[in-house]
Amino acid sequence: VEAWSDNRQRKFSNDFKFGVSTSAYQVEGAWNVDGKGESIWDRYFHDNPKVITDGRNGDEACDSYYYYKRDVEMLRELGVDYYRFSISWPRVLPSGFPNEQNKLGFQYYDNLIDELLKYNITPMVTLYHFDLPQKLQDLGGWVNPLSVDWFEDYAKVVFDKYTSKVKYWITVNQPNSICTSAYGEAAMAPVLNKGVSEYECTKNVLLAHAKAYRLYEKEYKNKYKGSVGISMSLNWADPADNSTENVEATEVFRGFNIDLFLNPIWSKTGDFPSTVKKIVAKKSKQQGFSESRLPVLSPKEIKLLRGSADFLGINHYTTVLVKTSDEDVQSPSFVNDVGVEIVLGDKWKQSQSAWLRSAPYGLYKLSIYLNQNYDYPTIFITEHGWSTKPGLRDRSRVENMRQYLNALLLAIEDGTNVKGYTVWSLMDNVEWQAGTSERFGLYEVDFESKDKKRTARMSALVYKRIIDTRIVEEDWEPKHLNIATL
Ligand code: GBH
Repeated sequence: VEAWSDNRQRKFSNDFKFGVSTSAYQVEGAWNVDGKGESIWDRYFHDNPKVITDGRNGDEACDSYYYYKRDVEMLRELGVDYYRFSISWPRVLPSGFPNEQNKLGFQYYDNLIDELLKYNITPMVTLYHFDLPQKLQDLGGWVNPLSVDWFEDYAKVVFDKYTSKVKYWITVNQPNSICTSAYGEAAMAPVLNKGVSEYECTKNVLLAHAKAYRLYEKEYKNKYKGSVGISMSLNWADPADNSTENVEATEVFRGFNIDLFLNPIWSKTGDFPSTVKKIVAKKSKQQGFSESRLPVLSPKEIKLLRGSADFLGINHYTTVLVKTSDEDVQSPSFVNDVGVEIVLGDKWKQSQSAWLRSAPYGLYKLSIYLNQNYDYPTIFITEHGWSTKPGLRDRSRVENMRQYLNALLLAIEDGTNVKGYTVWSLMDNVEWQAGTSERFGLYEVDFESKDKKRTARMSALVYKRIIDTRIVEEDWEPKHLNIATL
């Protein structure tokens, strides 16, 4: 029992929703089948196979393109309320534009959505989870200001098609990962490293989101009553110790990693946060730029963005500890603007992913931070998960899930407005550069087998039990792992 906890049995209310998540590139496979266009991840991994830990890319992944009925069967076994999956933009619009609409690509999503609805499972659709059409990347991708309109056009096609069937929409998954990892750290496709691009990307992705939101609000909302949100990668950050400089470094870190993305949408005043504006302006000046590398949002853009979400999707995995950095790197980049060093708690349990350790209190503290700074936003936890090696008896995932759900129950008790919780992931999949070397699934996938055989792990049975009972039992264990007969 943590200091912030006690022994009371808490319960998820009956209207709290439970779900699981995947994304198109990571599970669908069929990368060049039935007219699908190339995505930036297809291109990146085909050109650079060596960056993938175990060499397994998304060409086949879980072959969900073929086995979606099995996926829905698993959702039924779990008893989840909703399934969060993403639509592959290049599968439905191979050129990136609505001029070419791929019937067979849409057929796949028609089938998946209908199969879900047949069994009363709510679809939660992410429009964009990292897989930009390569043809749009060739035009500059997210640093081209026209990307705002490209995305709006794409969103319109998809809204038109599924508005009567889909009530939960997420425009973009993790703008902060897209813009800082892919356009800054060279850690995600398309791998650019320009120093200025992180912020241009941030502005464009946020505006793209807001335009899609306003489009839905204007054209569909009254009639179809759906909700549109956006998912942010929001891990918690604490100072490595209580020294003034590390406390200040942590505030800077939060400014760049949380507030830069939330302030424009959830704050009363809108716009990028003033702390971040000041730091980037100052460094830009020192570096000889004539203007801040952080672009200005016009009054019109600020207004467009402010309030442009019905819910905040939180992808929360872990906590980091922040210290000041010894080296003061002068070359322009997002990372250097933040200018801190990150460590992980040495007592925290380590997962199979280097970046991921278990620190459940962080979810609680993050919730309180968001409540205080953004006035109790409506939240869905749109991803939380834990990685292991292959194996069905995944006790570390069970323990991690229980502890984080307990932290969430405390956050709810303290007023956090959370509507639902989503496990990443329904099944093992292609974890980007980690390939299949890090397993996040409630179901194990045998990638060597012909039908990408899926088998429930212990965590799947435990999650089913939590959904069923609405409580988190410390020591319940299934007697066998056959979820179909549980
Ligand atoms: C999620 O991001 C993604 O949305 C999801 O697609 C993915 O499957 C899931 O993570 C699990 O990996 O390798 O040291 O450069 C969560 C936030 C940000 C975590 C980028 C991993 C890369 C760390 N992610 N980060 S590193």
